Amino acid sequence: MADAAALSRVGDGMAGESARDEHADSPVVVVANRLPVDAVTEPDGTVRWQRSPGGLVTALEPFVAGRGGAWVGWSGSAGEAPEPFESGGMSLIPVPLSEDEVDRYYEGMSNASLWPLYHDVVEKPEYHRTWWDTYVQVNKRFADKVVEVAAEGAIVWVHDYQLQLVPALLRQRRPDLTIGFFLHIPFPPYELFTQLPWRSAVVEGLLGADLVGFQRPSAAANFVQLARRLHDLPARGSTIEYDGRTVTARAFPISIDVAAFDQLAASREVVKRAEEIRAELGNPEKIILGVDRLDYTKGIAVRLSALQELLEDGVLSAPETVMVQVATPSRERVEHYVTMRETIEQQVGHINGVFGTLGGPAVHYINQSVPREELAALYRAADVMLVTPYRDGMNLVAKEYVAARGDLGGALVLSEFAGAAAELKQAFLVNPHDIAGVKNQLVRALRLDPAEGAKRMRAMRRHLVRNDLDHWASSFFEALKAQA
Ligand code: ADQ
Repeated sequence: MADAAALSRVGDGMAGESARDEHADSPVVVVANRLPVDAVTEPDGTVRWQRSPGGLVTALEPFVAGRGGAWVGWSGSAGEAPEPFESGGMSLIPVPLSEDEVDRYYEGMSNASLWPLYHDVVEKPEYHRTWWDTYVQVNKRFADKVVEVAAEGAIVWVHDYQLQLVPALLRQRRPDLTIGFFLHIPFPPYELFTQLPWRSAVVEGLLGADLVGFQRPSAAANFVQLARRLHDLPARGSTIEYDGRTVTARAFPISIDVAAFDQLAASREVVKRAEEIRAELGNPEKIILGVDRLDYTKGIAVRLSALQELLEDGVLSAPETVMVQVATPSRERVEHYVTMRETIEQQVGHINGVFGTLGGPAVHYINQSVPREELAALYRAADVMLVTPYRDGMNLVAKEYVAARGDLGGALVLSEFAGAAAELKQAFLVNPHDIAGVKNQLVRALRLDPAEGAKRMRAMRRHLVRNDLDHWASSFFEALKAQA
């Protein structure tokens, strides 16, 4: 989504020392791996910043913008960092990463060690000391920037698995700060987490925060247990006593901007586009949809296998039933992602080879990111949404689908291992490791009686309206302020 309102030019901010002075008194600082903007190169070669799509910036902006708040993060390209600049009412403070650091801190330690470890070791994590050393070095650099910009007694909110050492690094140098941390992905149980050669350093890193937030209560409980068993710390319920302070670990399930998505999906353009999509697909009786970042945790192969078997069994037939799988390219330089993409593309090729017709594939595979309006139209057109991760912190696609179905149509098939399953209880829940179960639930969802479907959808929508993105951000900020 190109948000013209939030554009800013490189170098719009002040340079050098004056910029530091300008930003040295931010009362609220958000710290995340990425800044909430992407660099766009114009035909004339100039670079401008465009606000990134995605909910995090929308959720946090009201708490950061307009009060001298700052966002510390990487710009997304290796090399020198631009000078700090203003965008969307916030001071954006870029942190530089070299090519080597991107390889080791981001693609290595974050995405080839921590990501698979925290997702139940779905793929085998690799552990390399050089990756870890760079992770420490980069975490220190992020902390240095916060130390520079945070006002006395500021509130700092650190995000996600790339920056788990930042809370302790900040605490050492700035005990005046109130520090929150939120983990967007799952947090594994003791038995898995303790594989990590640097487990103690990571737990100590997180214990630097006053409040550590997770998607699920079970993740918070895993963390409390680790602090108790690994560090022998006194812990009760959701609190841990550490270094003369009380650290709270609690669940804050993330959500989406439900009203905005609902409105977008109900707009005349999107409803019309949904009809066009149906027609472009040959007006099938049923459309099954998958939308994911192309990631091995998302269980894309599982749903293709379920579809393939149902076609082989003769329970479903193409082109009466078609599947659309939209998979955004992701982390394309990490080895597991390259092999997974090949497997999925072979699977799609096989299904279409056997069950497709000329000009009528059984699976429409789109390996691209699609605009938000198109996504909303796809949700609106889909009879069944298949969300089958092996493990997922939350899964916002499931929530977007429900928010898009103001017409109360459609059905959601959802993995029990997605955080969203704890909230969207009226979905057709599946264990993605049990292919027979996935097939059964998919068929039930496809044959769902519309009145029963509407009842389920209404209940899920009611939950989401009360638990939207603003609710998530404000509950975290309130809980954090209460620790100050
Ligand atoms: P992700 O793993 O990226 O996020 P998810 O929560 O599903 O997963 O969010 C993906 C977002 O990307 C959604 O908003 C979706 O609409 C969008 N998207 C996916 N495919 C797309 C496509 N082809 N085109 C356009 N947009 C697409 C991590 C965790 C999750 C957690 C979130 C937020 O892994 O568990 O829910 O952070 O905390």
